[in-house]
Amino acid sequence: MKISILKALALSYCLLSEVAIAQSNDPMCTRLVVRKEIRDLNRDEWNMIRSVLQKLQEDGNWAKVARIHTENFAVGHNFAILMPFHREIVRQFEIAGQKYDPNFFVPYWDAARDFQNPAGSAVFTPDFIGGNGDPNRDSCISTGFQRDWVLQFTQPHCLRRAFNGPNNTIKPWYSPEYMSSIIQTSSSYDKFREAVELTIHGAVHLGIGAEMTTMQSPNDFAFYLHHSNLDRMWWKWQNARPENLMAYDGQKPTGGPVSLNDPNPGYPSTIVDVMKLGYRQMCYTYDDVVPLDFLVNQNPVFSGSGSGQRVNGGALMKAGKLPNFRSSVVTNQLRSLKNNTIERFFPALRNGDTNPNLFDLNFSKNEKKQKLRKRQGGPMAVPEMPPDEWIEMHKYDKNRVRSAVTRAAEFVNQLNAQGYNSPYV
Ligand SMILES: [Cu+2]
Repeated sequence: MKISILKALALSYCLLSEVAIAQSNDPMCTRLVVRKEIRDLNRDEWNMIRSVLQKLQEDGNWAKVARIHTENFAVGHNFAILMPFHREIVRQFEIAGQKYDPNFFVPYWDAARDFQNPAGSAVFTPDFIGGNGDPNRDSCISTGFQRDWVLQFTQPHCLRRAFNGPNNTIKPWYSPEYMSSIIQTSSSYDKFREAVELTIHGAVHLGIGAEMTTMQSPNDFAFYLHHSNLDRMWWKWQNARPENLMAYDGQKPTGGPVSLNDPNPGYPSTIVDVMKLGYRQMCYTYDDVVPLDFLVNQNPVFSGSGSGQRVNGGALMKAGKLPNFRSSVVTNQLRSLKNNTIERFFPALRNGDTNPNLFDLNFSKNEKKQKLRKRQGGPMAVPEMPPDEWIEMHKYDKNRVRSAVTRAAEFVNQLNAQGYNSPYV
């Protein structure tokens, strides 16, 4: 027993020192763009982003990404590589856009905040991405900035959406509370990847429907907003514990364990190239992720001091602080859950660990002003299994999908039974 603890300590020491060595050789970014929640953009930012997106549609980059995603679909999903592959897709798209405006960035959509009634999200209003497709016009959208676009991949066509609930609704997604639980309870990279891929990743694609359920889903800008958000969650998990930062495990599509030196499909990079934001070509970060202490100490671009320059960003979140008052209200409610529920779903609360990256309970600044005061809170909706076609398209093991969805349903049922009132409802 004693020996195995020593062994584990020695091993983790080796891993940490390897990480430290890898870092010292990494070129640091001198400039970062800070990705924000789409509802937190100001007018000028959203206008700038839309005009760059228009140019990326005209210059063929839009179709190019849809092609890369399609060609690498089978190796880029259902395996460890999901997160680094999509990080590279979104980042290279962002770099392409920065040729038109150096301040361009891909916003994220914290879709979990809309989990109870996704179709009611402000993101689907005409000012943002527009709403459902029109069933009388072959499911083409008639609102939003892409409404008149002719998408080129694979054939010229309109952007189609087909919400998956009755009467223009979308079936429930997964709550911010559950996303926080996934971050806290995923003890390895690949467990985190699978828990995210089999729950909210699929639910958002399926909920929006049509284009978003195909391999050419990057045709819908919702793809970028959604994958920017999943990438944000990964960066949160990476910064929740020092040993998570460079953690990469799981299986290759061809069999055998993955390595940081594996190539990224569709791009000339390897996995290690995309692991750390703020280094190499990954010159962006998220407004609500607190980088680990040693990253802040090592890389001036995070502390905002010296030579580091942060574009469009106000202050990044500081360690030891919950994002705002509302999220501390949620946390207090979670603390009053039964011990075995906390033990199973919120081990950080049991341990008194307040690293803000262990929680994903933020509220959009604008939404807070507009709506939250009116919300009463209430019991959460139970998520559903994805349809068989989705499972087959990704070659998922149906039992693993069932166990991921069942766990999330048990979470909802336990919290509801204990009188938990979700403020996102
Ligand atoms: Cu994908």
